[in-house]
Amino acid sequence: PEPSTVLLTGAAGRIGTFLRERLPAYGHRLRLFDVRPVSGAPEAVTADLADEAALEAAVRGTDAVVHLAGIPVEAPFADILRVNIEGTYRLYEAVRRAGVRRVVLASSNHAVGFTPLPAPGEALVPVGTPHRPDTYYGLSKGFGEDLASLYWDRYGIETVSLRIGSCFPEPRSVRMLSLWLSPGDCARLVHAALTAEGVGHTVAYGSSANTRLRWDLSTARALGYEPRDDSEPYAAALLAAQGEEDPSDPAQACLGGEFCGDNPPRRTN
Ligand code: 15L
Repeated sequence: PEPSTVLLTGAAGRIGTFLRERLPAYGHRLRLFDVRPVSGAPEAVTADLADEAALEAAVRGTDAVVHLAGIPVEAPFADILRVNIEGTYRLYEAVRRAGVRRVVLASSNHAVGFTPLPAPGEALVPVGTPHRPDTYYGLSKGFGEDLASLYWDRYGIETVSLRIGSCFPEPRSVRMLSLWLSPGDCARLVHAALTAEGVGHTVAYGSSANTRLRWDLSTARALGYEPRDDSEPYAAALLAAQGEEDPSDPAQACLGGEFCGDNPPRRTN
């Protein structure tokens, strides 16, 4: 197939960097967008999501957008509103005006963060579970999913909303043993979300094929995603260092982990 041109917003960030390094091998031609400069890219735009003219120029001529840009942790509501909520709205407006057909949206486990973890043997958390945001950040991710739903029903713009777990080179905590998305599986998942047919608006969980999975990966697999990684080789060392999760602590008993506690991870800059 023809290589597709994909705009990657948030390209300088953690996941943006994983994807910048990996998506070209799948035949996608990348155009990068970030508020921070990204070096070494053939096409890179340094601009804020509030800059409508820059967004419009960046989406023009692309086949799809992978939208990662935004504040990735908790922040004051005014900041979440401006960057994550209004920024995602502006992105969709630019997509609509340019006639781009598909968006892959970085949603998060934190859109459903207050969902209690199923006990071993209980049913996995389904994608149809109600939004239970654990922070203003998680609320903005639920908003993004609803915006995607609106733009599909009203304008026919397709979106795959990926509720990403914990995307790091290695899992860093016992909680991440269930949520870990390896960088390689992240690229496989985003490639599947870019190329699956007839997605309409699809919500999928994004993690590797972890032995300790707490959520249902079948929607992601139905897109053609075949995860190759499993966090289990990291389990013994993490459990020895941190112990089992304590179900009496809300910050350990729900999907969102520490985001459900009194001090959710916050932006430091
Ligand atoms: C997220 O949505 C955050 O962006 C990321 O920094 C991690 O904390 C991740 O969730 C997680 O839940 O581990």
